[in-house]
Amino acid sequence: MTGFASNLIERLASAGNVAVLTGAGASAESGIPTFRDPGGLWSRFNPAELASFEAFRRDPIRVQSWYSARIRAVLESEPNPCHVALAELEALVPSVSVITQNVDGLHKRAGSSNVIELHGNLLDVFCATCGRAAETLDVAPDALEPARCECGGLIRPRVVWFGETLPADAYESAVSATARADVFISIGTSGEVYPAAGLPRLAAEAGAYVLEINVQRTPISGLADEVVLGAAGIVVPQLLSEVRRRSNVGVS
Ligand code: BJW
Ligand code: ZN
Repeated sequence: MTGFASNLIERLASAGNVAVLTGAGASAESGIPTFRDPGGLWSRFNPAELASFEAFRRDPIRVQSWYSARIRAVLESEPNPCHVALAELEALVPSVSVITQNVDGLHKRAGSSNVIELHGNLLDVFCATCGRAAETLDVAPDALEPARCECGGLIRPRVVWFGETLPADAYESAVSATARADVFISIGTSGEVYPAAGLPRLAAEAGAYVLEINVQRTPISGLADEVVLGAAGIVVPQLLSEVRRRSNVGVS
């Protein structure tokens, strides 16, 4: 017996389309720090000094070395049971779209086949001047020169900084997956960063059953049909096994 409403399990087992929105909390149990939790990235670093184009132009070595360290951490990390359970949900539901704000690529590594990366991917690095792809971004904090392209331009990760627009195709896919979802699941996001934070409301208004999974309540909780408080790496596998059990009962 778990804490999920039987209505939710029923809905998931018979859903045609499920959309999942993930945030940093979904990768926390892979050892990737979140942003806004105590001990998270923004408790130690000022976002204005690191996650904006102005910051990059002002102090490229600082921004590049910060991203280099995060790239190394991602390369050393592994998908956790939340990522794996979401990939396995594809065996039970005809269409599962994983809309992620995370830039670590862990959903794809876990095997999810329809991943929409709203804020880009850390491992994709390119020249901010000519757009050419670069092989790596490996800059030490005490480097004397920033990493540059052959054209002299600065190398940056293909992530979305504050004030930059989201990749249009990704945002459009996210909106359409949200609008057609029978069940929408928000996992491990603070719901503070727009436009991603607007998707749960869009789902609710379009008639989806909205489930939130987080270790604490967020601005999304008030519009959710159901809030399950707990760690994503524990709750999402439990949810999967409930749906699997319900689907098997339905088949026999
Ligand atoms: C667990 C857990 C466990 C922990 N299990 N749970 C409308 C209103 C107000 C402002 C705006 C608006 N529209 C646009 C804006 C401006 C801005 C914005 O939203 N600002 C707000 C912060 C006020 N948005 C933008 O600028 C966006 N662009 C845009 O809108 O373009 C159009 C435009 C252009 C020009 C002018 C105006 C508009 C771009 C946003 C880009 C966000 N970028 C970052 C950095 C990416 C690169 C990098 O990684 O360095 O994206 S910021 C950071 O926040 C990162 C994340 O993807 C994003 C969301 O964070 P997330 O994932 O929710 O993490 P946390 O840490 O906040 O929360 C973790 C949660 O997990 C917590 O709730 C925990 O409880 C939970 N948790 N462990 C389950 N084990
Ligand atoms: Zn270049």
